[in-house]
Amino acid sequence: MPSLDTPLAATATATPGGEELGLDLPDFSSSLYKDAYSRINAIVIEGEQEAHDNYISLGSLIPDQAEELARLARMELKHKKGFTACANNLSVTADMEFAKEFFSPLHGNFQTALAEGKVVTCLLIQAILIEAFAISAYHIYIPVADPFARKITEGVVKDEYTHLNYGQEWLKANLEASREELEQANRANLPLVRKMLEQVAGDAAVLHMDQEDLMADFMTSYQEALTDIGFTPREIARMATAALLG
Ligand code: PL3
Ligand code: FE2
Ligand code: FE2
Repeated sequence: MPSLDTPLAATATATPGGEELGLDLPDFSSSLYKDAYSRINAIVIEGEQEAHDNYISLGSLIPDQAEELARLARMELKHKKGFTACANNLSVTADMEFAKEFFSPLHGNFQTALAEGKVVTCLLIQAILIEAFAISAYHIYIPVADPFARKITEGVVKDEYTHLNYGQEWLKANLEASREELEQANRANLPLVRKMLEQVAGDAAVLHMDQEDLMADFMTSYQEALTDIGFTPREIARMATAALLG
């Protein structure tokens, strides 16, 4: 057990090949690990299901893209299946009630925007914020995952870039008409994502995922997306500041 004066990195067991240098793997069969996994895995399963539902809903807002959006939605159901298998493989039961609660503020904002026909807000929430959150979480999880889950997560993360890219391309093509709604939606939803990252930190730490790594990876994907959409560094810094307020 690492103590205060033996930080995790120092307790790492160097393998003959050296691949895991600096990262020690958790005990996947401990009750501590399984308990944290029951919530983290449920968050991922719920997130994949909601992502599916959100892409289907987006198809009703952008009818000429409905087919492409249905294709993205199908990928999300495949992800959900994969992560359900990860829990089964570790004999863990996902705490779905916890996960629904976890997503409810963001879910509520998406539903409100959908009812108002606000396609820009819906795209920012799903295709930028949720996808960047998923990408950062999967990146940080992969090196400390059990071998079965690692393989599945590696496949999933490639798809999530397709989804992030979809949102970027649409918003880039419609930037001038979207700017104001995008900034407003960012101000309302980025603080929710920051809170979600804070809420998973404790359980993520049990999985040997570091909160600062998670946040840094999220901010990287988020800022790259805004750059691609066409915001200047100054505008991006201003938008990122919303994470500190609210
Ligand atoms: C969109 O395609 C998916 C949305 C999922 C949101 C994921 C949130 C991740 C929280 C931390 C998870 C660590 C990974 C563990 C995998 C079992
Ligand atoms: Fe996904
Ligand atoms: Fe996705």
